[in-house]
Amino acid sequence: MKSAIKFSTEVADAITAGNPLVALESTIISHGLPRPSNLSVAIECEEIIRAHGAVPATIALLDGVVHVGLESYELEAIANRDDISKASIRDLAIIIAQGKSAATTVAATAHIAAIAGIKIFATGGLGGVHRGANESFDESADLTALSQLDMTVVCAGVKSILDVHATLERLETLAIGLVGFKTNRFPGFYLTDSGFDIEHRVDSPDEIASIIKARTAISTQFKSLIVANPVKKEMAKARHDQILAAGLAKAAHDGIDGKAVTPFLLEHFHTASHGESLSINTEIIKSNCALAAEIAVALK
Ligand code: PSU
Ligand code: MN
Repeated sequence: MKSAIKFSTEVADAITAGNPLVALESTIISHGLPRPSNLSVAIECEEIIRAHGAVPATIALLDGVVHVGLESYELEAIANRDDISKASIRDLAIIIAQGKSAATTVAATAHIAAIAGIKIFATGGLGGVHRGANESFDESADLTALSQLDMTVVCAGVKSILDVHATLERLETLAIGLVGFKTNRFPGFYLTDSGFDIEHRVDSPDEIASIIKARTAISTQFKSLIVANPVKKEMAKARHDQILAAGLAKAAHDGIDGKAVTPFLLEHFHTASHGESLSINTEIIKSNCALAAEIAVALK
């Protein structure tokens, strides 16, 4: 078998030098955003992280090899190739052994980032408990993965397509830390406020770095920390709720389930909102990349 992990030159150099790194997932590129903006957003995200003094490590599987950090032609492959599946942790070994290619979800990315020693991760919105999960049992592996990894994840809350209240309860049960960045309200992805409180508020990257250090001191670092960073310019709530209701009905009618649900609903939002959700999603990711880089630098 080929060596399982390949580091990009930039990431390998940063690890050797002890420079701050930020992990990025690839499912958002291949399954979360439409072409061609998926590639430009991915490139922009990496640039934002560099501009804030850290090194981006986008994670994906290409032809049976786990990549931590992608060269530009590899990023292009993830954005444009048609044979890129969506891999969670359980899929990794299978895809490696079969020599296939896949984008990694939050769960799979965090798992690989932790192996590579990367402690900070930026994404859009986390996966969580789906609506109707009491019947479908559809809960993202993002939650269980984060309950077992030393990772700080910067996100705009969980995706608003989910059952947010149930997800918050699961985060508590799984002992996953949660702080609001400059807010006491849990963000709702496309919305700045999901309607639920966050107990703990932080106002600076330094404060978050202190929390990360304290986690190690008290041995709670293997239950990840979520930094919830609300989007600045949200979608009108009535419009959001209307598009979501139509999307959920369409998903049920079309028999969409399992790992196809999230990409289906995100795509529905992008089409039904005529691109508004796409531009909000892009802003979310960019802002999370900037904050994640600031935290990585503060931690150094
Ligand atoms: N956040 C986004 N867009 C996405 C995702 C997150 O803004 O596409 C992806 C992440 O990879 C996350 C996945 O892990 O959706 C969750 O999928 P599921 O609900 O099937 O676990
Ligand atoms: Mn699921």
